[in-house]
Amino acid sequence: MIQSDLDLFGPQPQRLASQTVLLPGFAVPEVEALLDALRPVLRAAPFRHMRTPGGLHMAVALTNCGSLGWVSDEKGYRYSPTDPVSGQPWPALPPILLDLAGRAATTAGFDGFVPDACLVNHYLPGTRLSLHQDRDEADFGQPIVSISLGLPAVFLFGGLQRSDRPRHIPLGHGDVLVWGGEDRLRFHGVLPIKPGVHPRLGERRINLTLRKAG
Ligand code: MD6
Ligand code: FE
Repeated sequence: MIQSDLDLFGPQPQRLASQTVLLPGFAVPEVEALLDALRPVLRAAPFRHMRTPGGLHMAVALTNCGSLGWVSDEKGYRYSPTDPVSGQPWPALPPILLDLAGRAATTAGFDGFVPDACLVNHYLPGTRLSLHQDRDEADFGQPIVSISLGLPAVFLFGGLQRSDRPRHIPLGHGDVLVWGGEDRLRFHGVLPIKPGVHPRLGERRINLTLRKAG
């Protein structure tokens, strides 16, 4: 029997811009191992709502693993080797995350990516992330690998000016987005997460962004 919809190779990488590649489902085979690796990270460094320099609390809850973690407080945004809640170093980057990020980067054309920071973002239905640039890292020549888990999201993929109209990119469970080079400083954000229940993660979206921050 010939199955006309049989896709032997799974969804193929999609180039969204010259140095931005979406790898649909790239992390799916690794999801259980990823969640196993995240559990001890979240025990040692639970999700928290950090304060913005303006004094508000972020809608997204976050934590980190790796030798550096992204933090925000009244003094601004930066990378810190310690968790401000515990005073301890962030939990180590799980080897599976390091490996997955390296393979995703290579697949997208960025060889030799060795991240030292993984920001873990937690969204509930209704949570959004406003347009921003990632510019707290030391070397913008390094790419970013972003892994989406749980509820689907609409990623806003903008240009180099805040006023550039962003494209709407659907991101689902297990999708991996890799970007760098001339796309590294594009404005981006996440639309409010639609209500829903993901079969594995329930009423949440988790996004992992791996970076070489130091
Ligand atoms: C998110 N992601 O997808 C938020 N930043 O939840 C980001 O802010 C992000 O996915 C830089 C590179 C990739 C990203
Ligand atoms: Fe970002």
